[in-house]
Amino acid sequence: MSLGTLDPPLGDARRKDEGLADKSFLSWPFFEDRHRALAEGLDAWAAGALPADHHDVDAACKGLVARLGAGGWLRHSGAAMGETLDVRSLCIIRETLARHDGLADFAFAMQGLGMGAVSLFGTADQRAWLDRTRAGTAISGFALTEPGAGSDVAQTATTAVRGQGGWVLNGEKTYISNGGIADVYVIIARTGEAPGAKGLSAFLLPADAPGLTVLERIEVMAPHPLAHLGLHDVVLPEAALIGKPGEGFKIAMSVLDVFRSTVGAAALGFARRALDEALARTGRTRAGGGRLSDYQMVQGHLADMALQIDAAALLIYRAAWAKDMGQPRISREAAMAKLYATESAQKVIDMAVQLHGGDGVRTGFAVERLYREIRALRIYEGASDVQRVVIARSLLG
Ligand code: COS
Repeated sequence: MSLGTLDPPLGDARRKDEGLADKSFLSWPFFEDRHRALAEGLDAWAAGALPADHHDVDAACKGLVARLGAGGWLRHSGAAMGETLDVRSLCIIRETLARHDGLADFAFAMQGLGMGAVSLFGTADQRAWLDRTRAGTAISGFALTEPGAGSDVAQTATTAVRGQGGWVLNGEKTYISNGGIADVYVIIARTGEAPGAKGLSAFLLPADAPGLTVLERIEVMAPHPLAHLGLHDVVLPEAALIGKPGEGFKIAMSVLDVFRSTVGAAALGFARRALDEALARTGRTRAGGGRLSDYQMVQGHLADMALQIDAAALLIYRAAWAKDMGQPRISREAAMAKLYATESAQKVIDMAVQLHGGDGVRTGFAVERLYREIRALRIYEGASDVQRVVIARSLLG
């Protein structure tokens, strides 16, 4: 059986006029009309504005932040004083952007995650940064991970000690998204009120603070701005402290509770795109006198992909809805959403690559890009096994 090659030449099966992506989930009871309007409006915007040119990722990210800000979409990435983050909106935006362009999703997500602690716990003064990140005129990052503290945040070694009228910070942070292009970071450092998790605090750290340097830019398989940062006697004023001393771990976990569901949503967007690509491809590829999609074995794969996508969507929007309804902690729901959505998206995308034959691994094809883009989501913001730990702990009390 010979499987012919296809147009379009770059294998991008997105057909803007046909609107391939399944949007039936928007009628689920988790959503309000404003969510449906948001999804439709952003999808239309993204179809005209994306994908961005990724050749220079720093420039691409800066441009995307500016455009997402000008379009009004970044308003949803943070919460002004008295407002709360709408997690369903965050998830819808990430899912939609990821379906169109992974870097656009990254640019949006980091404005939210970077300033997440300020959205949840910031003072009115600290929220001045939010005005800028939500307008797209400043870029943010979340400096949590360290060379010796990845999954185990309680091992954070970066120190912040009182001195020089405020706090003096020393240490290193690594794998910091937007490192090198951010204007501001939220950083978690050890202030020592107690050992382990109870001795950490959160601070607002402007990128131009003397003593903060980019030690290394890190290149990864799906390029985005990423860096290893060094802090040498960085002095921050008292007003830089977010929440109270010793609350840094809880602040970081609360931020992750919100944003872990949104990582699942990004994975969902990638998976939906992969299914769209696979449907288009198998529906057009001639095979054995018919089409590839005529074969039951291929249909079985397509069915499994759709099933995993719907299951992931249900878990994601359950978690987001629970948070928006006021459930104080959604650790278990968010962990389930992130774990299932990222792991299943990897499988969906892998199958989409398989159904493309040789073109699946060819540079320039959407599924090849998705295959590289999905991998990191099973690691960052809590690797899959960390999510299993969180779920198991909630079961065992
Ligand atoms: N919201 C609020 N408080 C939380 C919380 C949450 N989601 N999760 C934990 N806490 C609280 C706990 O209640 C506990 O306080 P009390 O003793 O007063 O009850 C305290 O924080 C310590 O919690 P725990 O004992 O569970 O801490 P651990 O050090 O054992 O946490 C895990 C372990 C693995 C769950 C945690 O370190 C984690 O999530 N790691 C992954 C980090 C990560 O995602 N890194 C990627 C960064 S990319 S931005």
